[in-house]
Amino acid sequence: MLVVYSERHLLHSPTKELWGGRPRPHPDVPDRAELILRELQDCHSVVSPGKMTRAILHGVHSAAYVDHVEACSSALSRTSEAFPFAFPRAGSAPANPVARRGFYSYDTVTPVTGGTFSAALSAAACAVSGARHVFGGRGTAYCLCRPPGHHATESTMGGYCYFNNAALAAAQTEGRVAIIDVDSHHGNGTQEIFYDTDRVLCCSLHGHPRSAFPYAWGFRGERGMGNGVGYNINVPLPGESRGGKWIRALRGLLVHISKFEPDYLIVSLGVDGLAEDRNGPLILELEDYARAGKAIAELGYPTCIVQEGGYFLPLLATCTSAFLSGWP
Ligand code: Q9C
Ligand code: ZN
Repeated sequence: MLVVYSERHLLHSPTKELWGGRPRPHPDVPDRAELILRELQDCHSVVSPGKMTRAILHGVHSAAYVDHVEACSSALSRTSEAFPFAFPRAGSAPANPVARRGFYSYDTVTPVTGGTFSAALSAAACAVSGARHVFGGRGTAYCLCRPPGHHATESTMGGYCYFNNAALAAAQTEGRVAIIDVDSHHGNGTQEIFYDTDRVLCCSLHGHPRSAFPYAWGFRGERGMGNGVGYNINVPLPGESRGGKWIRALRGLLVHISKFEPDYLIVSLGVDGLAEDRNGPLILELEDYARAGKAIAELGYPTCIVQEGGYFLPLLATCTSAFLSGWP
């Protein structure tokens, strides 16, 4: 399959997250993408993405939010990082640029660095290029996006995500798209972006938000709004769930996807459900991801796979590759 990768992800290298008010090493390290690239480059053709434009970003994100990410990034040196600390619920953004950060953010694990805007743009470009390849009928694509995207909403960053790569991919067609999000955290950004449409079916399988990030979204009752009622499906599982339960729940979602009869499928692939990955809930094994990839590939839809989370470096690349081996 085609692999879309940009070395510009290296520009984003946050050193810390603030978790429970305490600094901790940031799990989204540049090595994540480098390890996956090294694993895949022998068996797949790797290409650079096409150019990203504002117009493409505006298909998903508000102009004010994109401007904020750019301005915030360019005000910083390459390595310094800015955290929000006030989260105003005002109707409009505070004029003070420092106070403004919290208006466009919902947590303290998603700092902006000098290189963040360029890197996030390159991740979005990977997803868009991969999607256009798939929608153009040229086969399966894997988009090696870093930073990830599924926690980013129209106008907020969060959960290490700045631009919603999977949503930008889905915006590259007017056809019917099903999104299956197998990252162990709920894809709240993707859910919110397509909440009121019946063009995109959003399915997410994840650790229960009563005890896992992002805490406020991902419950079963979130089923969509307006035209979108019934086109958002969440399956929260207890955080200590193992592979058997996870695969059964995944198969249930695949039945819903078949009934929807999508033209295209987008997979938000996060492998942070691995037992060894303590940044994510669930207790999964390599074989579970291999099985999941196989089950999804068997549906036979033109498929664009977008990288989300996955932080346990010794297994990250093997696990990603095990999932992708479902496709011939
Ligand atoms: N001990 C993505 O996977 N940290 N974002 C939770 C739990 C936040 C994950 C810490 C996880 C965000 C794209
Ligand atoms: Zn995750």
